[in-house]
Amino acid sequence: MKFVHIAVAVLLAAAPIAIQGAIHTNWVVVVGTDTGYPSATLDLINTGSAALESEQHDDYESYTGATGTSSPTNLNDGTTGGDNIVGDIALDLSNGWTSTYILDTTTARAGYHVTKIQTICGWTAPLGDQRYEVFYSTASAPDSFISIGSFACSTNVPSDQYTTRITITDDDDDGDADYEDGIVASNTKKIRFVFDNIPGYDYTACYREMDVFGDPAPTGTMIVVR
Ligand SMILES: [Ca+2]
Ligand SMILES: [Ca+2]
Ligand SMILES: [Ca+2]
Ligand SMILES: [Ca+2]
Repeated sequence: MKFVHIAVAVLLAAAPIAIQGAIHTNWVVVVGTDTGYPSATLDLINTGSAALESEQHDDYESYTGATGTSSPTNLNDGTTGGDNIVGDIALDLSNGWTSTYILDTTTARAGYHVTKIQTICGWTAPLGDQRYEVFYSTASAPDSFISIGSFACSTNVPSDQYTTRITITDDDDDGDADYEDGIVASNTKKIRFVFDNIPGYDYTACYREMDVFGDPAPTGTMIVVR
């Protein structure tokens, strides 16, 4: 019998450890307007962001009304839009849809640490109530999606116009009651939103912006010793 001994050690040198704790989420609502919260223009997936490589929308069927045609491009154009303007929202009345944002890892080779996601929705009740699931994949496994969680708000606003905003952050579990000091998604290559229809209504909701905040993940030096 022949024994071959090969010692292989892979060292990730001095890369800070990504801290991922419990996901923290909350939602807020403002009544009387369906554009009540501002959208970010400088987040990772915003149109024109250097971090955004491309985007893909699957199973999206647009809706056309008197004030325009809905489009998923409204999700990252940096504006909440105008009250009652169909052309400023993403709305699909046919079984929801999936939007995937692919981040550029040419320079940020280890992907991005996502630290916060905020999503803004607004219309006349009940079409301002959000419901979706978020997934991400990593730079090392770009087609393997991991669920961050399912998120929803149920406002019970009777009839008026209203705007909702869901905020998703991460508590790094250090006990300091700061719920935004962790990492929502580590080493991210793709971020995916799956929008469902809301049970009880033959509608989805009127989404106005999805903002994804974060920074390039530190790149470690890989040393292989034989
Ligand atoms: Ca928008
Ligand atoms: Ca944005
Ligand atoms: Ca659809
Ligand atoms: Ca904390």
